[in-house]
Order: sequence, then structure tokens, then C-alpha cells
Amino acid sequence: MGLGSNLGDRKFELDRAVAGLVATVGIDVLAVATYLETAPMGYREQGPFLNTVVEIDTGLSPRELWAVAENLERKAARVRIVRYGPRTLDVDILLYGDLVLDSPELIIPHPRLRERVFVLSPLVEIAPAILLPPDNCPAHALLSDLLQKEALDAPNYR
Ligand code: PH2
Ligand code: MG
Ligand code: MG
Repeated sequence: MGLGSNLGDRKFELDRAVAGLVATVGIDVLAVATYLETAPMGYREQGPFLNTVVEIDTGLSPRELWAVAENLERKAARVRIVRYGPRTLDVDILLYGDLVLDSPELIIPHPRLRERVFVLSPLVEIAPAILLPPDNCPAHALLSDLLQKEALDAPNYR
């Protein structure tokens, strides 16, 4: 699961979301990555995010899990004015084992997972050898590509 917050007490929001996952019947939390402060991607005119990734074991179906995520967001009284804009809490299903699901409501793996350092970095921290479906691409390889590109794009690069 990918967690993000850039409104209110961001650490409190992530802590509460993790506690909510721990307290959910049918979910075992296996690992929580270090909270990472990240610059906003997509819509830039907003405050920095606190992001993390949580590894869980679950008997819930993807749809049931999605409902849990929605509930956690609702509890955080999520406010979101613009798409990709500021929010108190965002809870995304990043991966569900090796499952590939392409439905109107839910896409797994998360469609923007491979472009996002703020997801790949905590993901690789807790699952260094993870391979992404459907092509078994190593997440750490995607991450180092992105970090290299970022370094080249940086304004102070010469
Ligand atoms: N979430 C977004 C859009 N942009 N940027 C960062 N750094 N972290 C996020 O969690 C994030 C974002 C939409 O979900
Ligand atoms: Mg998101
Ligand atoms: Mg979301």
C-alpha cells in the first residue's frame, strides 16, 4: 500500500493510517518503510508530501482492500480540491502479489508506480528484491534509472 499526506499533521495522518491497517481484520502489516519527505509530483503548486509504503498480508480481495483504503481516507477527513493536489491522506494499492487487474475502478499495479521515486524508494527499502508484474522488472532498477534522470535534470547540473 502507498500512503501519502501533504495537509495537516502529515506524520499523524500516516501513523493513523498504519494503525488503521494494523487494526483491520484480514490484514497483517508486515513492514512499514521510513517516512520520506518528497517534493510534489504532477501538480507542483502544493506543499511537500510525507510518503511511505506498507507491506501487508491479506485475505481480502483487491476490491475489499480498496474499500479499506477509502475508509481510511474518509477517517482522515480527506480534503482534495484538485486531482493530484493537496490531501490529508492518500491510500493507494500499489501491488497485490503478482496480480494484474485492469478494471474501470481499480488498476493494479498502480499505473504510475514506475514513474514515482516517492513510491519506488520506500518500496525498495522494505522489499529490495521485488519484481514488478507483469514483466518481472526489478523495482530497484527502475528506481536507479529515475534517480539518474533526476540528477541529469537538476538545474545545478553541469
Ligand atoms: N501523490 C499524488 C500526486 N503527487 N507527489 C508526492 N511527492 N507524493 C504523493 O503521494 C503524490 C504526489 C497523487 O496521488
Ligand atoms: Mg496517489
Ligand atoms: Mg489515491
